[in-house]
Amino acid sequence: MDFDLTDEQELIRETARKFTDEVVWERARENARRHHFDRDLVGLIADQGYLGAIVPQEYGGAGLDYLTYGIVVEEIGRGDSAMRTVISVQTSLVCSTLLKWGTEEQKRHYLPKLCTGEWLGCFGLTEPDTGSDAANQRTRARRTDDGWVINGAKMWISMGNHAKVALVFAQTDPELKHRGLACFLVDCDQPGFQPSEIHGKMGLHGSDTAAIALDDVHVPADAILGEVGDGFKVAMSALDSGRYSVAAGCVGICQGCVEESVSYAKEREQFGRPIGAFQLVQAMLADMKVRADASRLLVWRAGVLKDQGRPNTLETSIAKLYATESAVECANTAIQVHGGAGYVDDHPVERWFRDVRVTTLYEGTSQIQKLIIGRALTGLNALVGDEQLPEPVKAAAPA
Ligand code: COS
Repeated sequence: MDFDLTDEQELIRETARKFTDEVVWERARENARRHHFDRDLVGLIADQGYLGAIVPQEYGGAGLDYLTYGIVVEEIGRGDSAMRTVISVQTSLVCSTLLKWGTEEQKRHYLPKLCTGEWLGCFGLTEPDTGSDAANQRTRARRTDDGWVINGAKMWISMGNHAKVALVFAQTDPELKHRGLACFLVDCDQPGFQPSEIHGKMGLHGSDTAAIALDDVHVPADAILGEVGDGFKVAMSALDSGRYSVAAGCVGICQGCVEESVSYAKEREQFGRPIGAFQLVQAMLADMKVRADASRLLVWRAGVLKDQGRPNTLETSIAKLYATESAVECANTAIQVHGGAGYVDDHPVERWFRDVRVTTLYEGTSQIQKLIIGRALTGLNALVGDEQLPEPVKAAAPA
């Protein structure tokens, strides 16, 4: 086991850190204040190669491995969760899914434009009545002579108002349950695709979030990722990558909380000494540091497994669960260290506190991650109906 990064990884980290500090950081607060989705900043991020970080160079990407991608996402996540969300959606949910499930033609058509940021993509899985129970899609796809027609609705879709292409999950045959789902590549520039902005979010004010009505949306016959019936697997494999990037972004929040709190605790004086000299403040700093380091190591483990092509759903869920919950804790603790100063947006801790809250909800709640981990530990599925439980478990269940 070697915890040292290579020289190249160190250089990529330094570059991402500098870019975050000099470009992302100063715009993040203003964008949050104005509730502005900063398309220019997305362009600058694309110019850095971060939108297609894990896409091979032959398709216009940066060709990074997952571990290095995680390092970049950590740095951007420290600067701005709204822009980190753009990277997560574009790179992990859309590009990685195209890479894994797309035909050669689909890859060549979409990936170069997604990597440059010319096109944005969005991921249409969640619906008004379908969140954790992702297999239970109400959106319907009906076959026509020349393709498909989709009707339904999607909810909480990041970049839905700006996307050119949407991965839309829809049911083709309800009797087949999750094996009837398909993932369609939908052109957003058509009248039936109707996104609207969701207002009133607690955080991520610099991020675009849409509700999307799908009203007789047309899709050509060949605009499917994988086969009809593969949709659920496509979604789950996308989330293996998406959850990794959310976790990596949360490592950045934990790290930012440590750095800002240490710096503030050394400057701020009370009772005639820096507050960092008090044991109770040091305890808070130590708690944040442990969470930042442990989260990072869990993310790196998941990244290494991905790079080795080994199964990693469990390890990704562990990293997502721990890093997101830790980032919520760290943001809360960092405000405690800052006192009243942390309650206004002069310091980034205020924004981190609001922005981080969604990370234990989206791309699988903490409860879903625990169920995935619990199932791996026991071999028992806590999500299925009683009739599908094995006999001994049924017998042991209370009447
Ligand atoms: N990659 C590829 N395929 C996968 C997979 C993965 N990571 N995980 C599961 N699958 C496949 C299984 O192999 C199985 O295939 P078969 O149909 O051939 O048997 C199929 O998908 C069903 O798997 P499983 O039985 O695990 O499905 P469940 O209904 O038990 O899954 C959970 C339940 C909770 C894991 C799933 O619904 C889930 O992750 N929900 C949360 C959704 C979510 O995160 N939403 C937020 C979106 S914000 S973008």
